[in-house]
Amino acid sequence: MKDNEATLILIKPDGLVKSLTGNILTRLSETKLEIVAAKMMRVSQKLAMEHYGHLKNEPFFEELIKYIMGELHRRRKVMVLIYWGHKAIQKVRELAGETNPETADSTSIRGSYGRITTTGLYENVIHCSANPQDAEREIKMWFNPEEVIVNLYPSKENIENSIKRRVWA
Ligand code: IDP
Ligand code: MG
Repeated sequence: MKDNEATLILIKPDGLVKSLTGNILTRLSETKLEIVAAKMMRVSQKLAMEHYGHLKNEPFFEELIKYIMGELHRRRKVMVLIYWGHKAIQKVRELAGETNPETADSTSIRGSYGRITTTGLYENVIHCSANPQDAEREIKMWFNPEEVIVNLYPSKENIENSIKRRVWA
């Protein structure tokens, strides 16, 4: 369908620790968008710093990196998904609510389940892309083309002879 767009969603470590995966996915299903990629992932420091690169001068940056890597929750993983469909970015942002969980609409995902830590970090249970540029940048950072079941962006085949990769024994 024309006008379809993709958005990257992360269920952050606090969302996983609080057993909110089911609730969050149920809320997101209200959008009627399609899930076109999903996986569990351990977040490296490199990926964390790339994902939040635009915030590197903020006082909370260091803690934010620990947060997304799971170091604040003893749960070193996130769930990563791509939702796809008409106005996907806006629909998911609306359901997620404002960045600050205290000012987010109390019926939104962040308003329902988020909190501000004693050190002032916004623990807001999910990430979702803010605009099409961010969505493309983030999707290419978190997924390979083969992991996504629709062709979102141009890709190419690459023969990698000397790349070490784990395969099933
Ligand atoms: P977004 O997640 O709503 O797109 P961004 O400004 O991209 O908001 O910030 C990324 C993440 O950094 C937020 O989701 C939140 O966890 C954290 N954060 C953003 N602004 C603040 C702040 O002013 N204080 C504490 N944490 C913040
Ligand atoms: Mg953002």
